[in-house]
Amino acid sequence: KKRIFSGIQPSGYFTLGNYLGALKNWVTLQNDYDCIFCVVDLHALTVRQEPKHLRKRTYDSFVQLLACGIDPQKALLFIQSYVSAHTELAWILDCYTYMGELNRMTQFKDKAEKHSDNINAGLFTYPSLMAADILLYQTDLVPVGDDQKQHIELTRDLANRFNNTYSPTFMVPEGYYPKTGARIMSLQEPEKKMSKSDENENGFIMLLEEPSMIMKKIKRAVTDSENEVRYDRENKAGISNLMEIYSSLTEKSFEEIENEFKGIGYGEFKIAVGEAVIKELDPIQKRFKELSSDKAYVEKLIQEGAQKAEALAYKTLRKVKKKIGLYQVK
Ligand code: AQP
Repeated sequence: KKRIFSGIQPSGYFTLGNYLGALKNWVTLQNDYDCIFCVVDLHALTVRQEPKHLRKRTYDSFVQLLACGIDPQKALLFIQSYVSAHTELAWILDCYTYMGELNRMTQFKDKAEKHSDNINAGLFTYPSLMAADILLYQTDLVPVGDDQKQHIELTRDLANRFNNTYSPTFMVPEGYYPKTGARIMSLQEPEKKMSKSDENENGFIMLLEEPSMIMKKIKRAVTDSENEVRYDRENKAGISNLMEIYSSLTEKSFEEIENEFKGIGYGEFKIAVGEAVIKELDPIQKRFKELSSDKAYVEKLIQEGAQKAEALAYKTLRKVKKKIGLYQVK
């Protein structure tokens, strides 16, 4: 079985975008691949976090992944900061990463613009921590959105650089961009992607959101002055985004959706989208409620996941340390 690694930040509550673009696929992938999924809390530190919020969101993120259907019997699920090999390898990789390479990263430029009051070194070296996450587990495939392509390329370059300088040590991973992985946009600014840390809460829908609120947000979603449900990303970004959501949930094609709502206005279409979202999230919300109150069970899973991940990660890290000349007592 090929190995898959993917992570998600506890930088907010998971959105419908995270779900349709990543988590829903993860649940399917765990049946066919050797999957490792990680709550990347260290990555979240690149943006200032309120400690008590980060603590709660990390726990809730772990539980949300379980509630979405990640099964610890099938996939390895853990929290990044429990395995210190990640930061150790990240430092080592930093010493093999050129400033020029990091300077080219568009995510850094975007985030630096957005958080201009806190352009910290972690934000800059984020890609080498991500490379460490992936390379520690001898990963074959990394399912991510298009926005992560550059980071995957850098990870591959670092793996090749290291392997060529010393000897084969890291599996050189490939990005895995599932065809079905939708890119969901903000409900308020449909030219921007839906983000869990958006300051405009009407822009995103959280997996744990109240059904009445979900409906309200979808009804408020920005559309256009026509009244025709038609897919046109350029001129009808809002409606196209709602169609994308509806299509991902119902597996109907855009053409089928256009026919279904021919001659029917946006109002009814929005209600149908809202109902589809509520229906999909209902079982997830129920499982979340059940699981999150069973703290002993969840914490046991957190610890077991960390132990399993640690064993794998240290195997790679030990090899790396030896090859680069860090002294190790036999
Ligand atoms: N809008 C989206 N549509 C489809 N997929 C998305 N992903 C994120 N937003 C969308 C996918 O979710 C996974 C986890 O993302 P992340 O936690 O690493 O951070 P992100 O991509 O930066 O997601 P957010 O929600 O926008 O977080 P913040 O606000 O903290 O920056 C990834 O696989 C991503 O592709």
